[in-house]
Order: sequence, then C-alpha cells, then structure tokens
Amino acid sequence: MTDADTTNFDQRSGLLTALLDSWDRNNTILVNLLHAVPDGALELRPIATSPSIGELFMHIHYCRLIFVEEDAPESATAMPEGEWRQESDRVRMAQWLNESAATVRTAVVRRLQEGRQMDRHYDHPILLLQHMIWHEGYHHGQIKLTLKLAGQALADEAIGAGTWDVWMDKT
Ligand code: NI
Repeated sequence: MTDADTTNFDQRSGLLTALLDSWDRNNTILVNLLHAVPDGALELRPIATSPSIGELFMHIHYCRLIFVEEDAPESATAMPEGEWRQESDRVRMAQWLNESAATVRTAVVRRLQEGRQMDRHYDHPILLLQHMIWHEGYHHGQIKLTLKLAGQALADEAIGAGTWDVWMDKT
C-alpha cells in the first residue's frame, strides 16, 4: 500500500479510532479497578519486598509519562515526584491517571499526524499504546492477586462490569 492508500484505509476502516478507543477503555478499566479496591487496601503488598497496590497504580502513571518524555517530548507533561509513591487519595489518583492517559493519547496522535517515528523506543507510535495496555494488564492481575492473598478478593460478578465488560460489551 502507498501512504495515500493507508490513509484511505484508516478512514474507511476506523482502525485508528478503534485503537484509540481501546486505549480509552484500558484507562477506564484501570480507574474502575482503583475505585473498587477496598478502603485501606492500597497499602497491601503480596510479599514484603513487592510494591503495594497504591505504589503499582502510581508506577503505571509514572511509566506512561516517562515513555512520552523519552519518545515524544513535545507532548510531555510534568513528571510526578518519584515512581513508587504511596498515595491514598483515590480521587486524586484517578485524576492523575486520566491526565496521563490523555498525555499518551495526544503523544501518539501527534506523531501519527506528523508522520514521525518515536525518538527512542518502538518501531511505530502505536506500539506505545500497545505496550502500555500490556503493561497495565500485567499489573492489573497483580493487584487482584494481592487482594485475594489478603482475603479481600474482588468477586467476578462485582468487578466484571467495570473491567471485562468494558472491553467486550457492544455499545
Ligand atoms: Ni511495571
């Protein structure tokens, strides 16, 4: 395909729209999980040497922003102080996650619009989105397992509507 064909294909298929939608859904799921964590459980760790649940959420936020800073600095926003912070204010944490999700989205869209590659990582700007989705799913499972180990497992019927169903249900 030529570049023009690719652009037409995107417009016909909605491929880019679907990819960005998947990123938005991923963030919705993460924020839903954050709000589902029981009171007091943000400090839980699976073992003593592992990060707490709260630290994992802040690590996810940090990773989004550091990769934008390294790969698309024109879209970078201020970095948080420290990668593994223990936070307890879920409303603020959710706001930060929404902001960093928007930062990643903007960085990818701008590079695509400008036809530019990322600076340091990734063979294509879309791979930043895919990497972050993979990374956050990886930590999502750790967070749920940490709750289970502490006897505070989230019931599938309760958490499913805000997580799996966000991926799968047709609107
Ligand atoms: Ni990680």
